[in-house]
Amino acid sequence: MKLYYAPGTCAVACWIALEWAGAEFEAVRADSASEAFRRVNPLGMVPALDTGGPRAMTQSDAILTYIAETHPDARLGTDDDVHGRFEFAEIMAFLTGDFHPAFWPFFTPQRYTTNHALQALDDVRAAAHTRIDRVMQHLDRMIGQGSHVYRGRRTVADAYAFVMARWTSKLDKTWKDYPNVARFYARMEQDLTVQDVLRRST
Ligand SMILES: N[C@@H](CCC(=O)N[C@@H](CS)C(=O)NCC(=O)O)C(=O)O
Repeated sequence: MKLYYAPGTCAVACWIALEWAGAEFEAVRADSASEAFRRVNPLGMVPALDTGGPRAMTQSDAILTYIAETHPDARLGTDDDVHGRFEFAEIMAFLTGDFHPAFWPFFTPQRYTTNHALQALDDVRAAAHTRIDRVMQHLDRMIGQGSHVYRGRRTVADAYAFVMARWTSKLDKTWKDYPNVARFYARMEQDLTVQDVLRRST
């Protein structure tokens, strides 16, 4: 199995999840602009997970859920009751559909305006800050008094939320400014597997 990743991206969450799961895999640094990687994922985005099937798997949410489901002993996925499955799906949908896209205009403002003057790009970034603050506040509420994203225990959603919350380190208002996220983040930083993946995925 091969995980295609780029440093600092959401693909690093899949790397952490694969390590937590005890999976056998090789991490391959992808050049998302290259023709070779376009043959792996025509969208040119990481993560992609090649499990030897006819095509590589894509989409973080789907890959993380796949990792959890194929390694049930690691207990990285949903509880098996209808509300548990709903809550897990709701969290993953929030992370992939609201949290992640809030950062896109910050990282790639040129995709969100036809005016590529520096001021125009700065304006797009400034607008992104409001959306990022909104999703960070929501993540803070979801974590609440605990130290995990889902039902007070470690799941792939922790890896996903952590890797993306790290992106706020580049902003004036960082993860440290959200008390529950800060506690969750500190716990993740103490995780030896997380430390190892962050070191190796640069
Ligand atoms: N919907 C995709 C989005 C993946 C995505 O945005 N990946 C970023 C890194 S976090 C990427 O590869 N960006 C390259 C690009 O946009 O060209 C997913 O959830 O996996």
